[in-house]
Amino acid sequence: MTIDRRKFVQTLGGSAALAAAGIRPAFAQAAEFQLKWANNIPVTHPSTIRVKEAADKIKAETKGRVDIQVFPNNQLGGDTDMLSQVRSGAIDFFPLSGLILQTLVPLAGINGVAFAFKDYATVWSAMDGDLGAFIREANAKAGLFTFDKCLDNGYRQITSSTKPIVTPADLNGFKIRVPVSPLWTSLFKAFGASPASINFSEVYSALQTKVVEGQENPLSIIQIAKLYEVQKYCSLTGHMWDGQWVLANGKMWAGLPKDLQAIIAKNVGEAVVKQREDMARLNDTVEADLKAKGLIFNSPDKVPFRATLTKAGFYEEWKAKFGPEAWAKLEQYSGKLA
Ligand code: X2X
Repeated sequence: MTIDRRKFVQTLGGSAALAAAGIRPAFAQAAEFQLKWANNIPVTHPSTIRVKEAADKIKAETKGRVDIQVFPNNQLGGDTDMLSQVRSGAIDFFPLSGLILQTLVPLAGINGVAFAFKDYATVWSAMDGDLGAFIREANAKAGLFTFDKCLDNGYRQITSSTKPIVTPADLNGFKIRVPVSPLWTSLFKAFGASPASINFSEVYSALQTKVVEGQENPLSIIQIAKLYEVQKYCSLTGHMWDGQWVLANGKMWAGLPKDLQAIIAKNVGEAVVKQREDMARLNDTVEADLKAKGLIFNSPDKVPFRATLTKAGFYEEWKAKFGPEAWAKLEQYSGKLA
């Protein structure tokens, strides 16, 4: 098939004439801003449910000018791939763990320093306060806009198909999946484990085929992504809290009219608040549910785990890598770590 150049030019001219006359061809009835939101989390997770609600409200409040399509569950690729896509503009909005974002913005992994936040009150004062603001500024320098409040993922617990993790020695040589992130790898190396960096999109099959023995995630993810089907034990190590920053391509965001930015930011902010409440409710019931599904729980003493990390130089290493200013902001919330 050849393209008739003259006809092509005529068609272009024709649609320009239609537009000038205020007549929109049928295909132009699409929203003025068609945007893509992608995540790594199943459809039934509060993070996906709440963003879908927000997208509907945004469409209504902008009178159809902004249409955000949501692509959950790694439909557009694994996290590493989606991070490249939000940078290039192929994806517009992308919630991502700060620790995975660390591959681009070194500072963004700081909330993953093990045993930093003793409870949720501390998490939210740090992430909604000075520490979070400092991270968002660093993201902006990398060309990513970050919404004020991050989503909750949760305190992470270790699961295994081979044995329960009771003491730090149980992690010696343990083959564990970790997300793609320098801090995560360093943490499990400090425990003497063999961490394998694997995107979440591949985790279920990596556990099922026993490429790795275990993984670590909040109980809500273990439940919603059905990881309990391919794991036997769950050790409540609570070794770190992890959340997802809602990132947007910086150029796309800066190019949106201010009134539309305001409507999107308001609705995303409200969705995050509701998501955090949903997660808190889920946390009340999830352990009992997973027990009923057959997962065997134990609650290890956390003191020796933290002592192992101190001895291995984990805290000193990350204090040097993040630098004194960032570390001081972390310790403002965590208390002295190193
Ligand atoms: O990849 C994971 O383990 C997950 C789902 O918790 C994150 O998004 C970091």
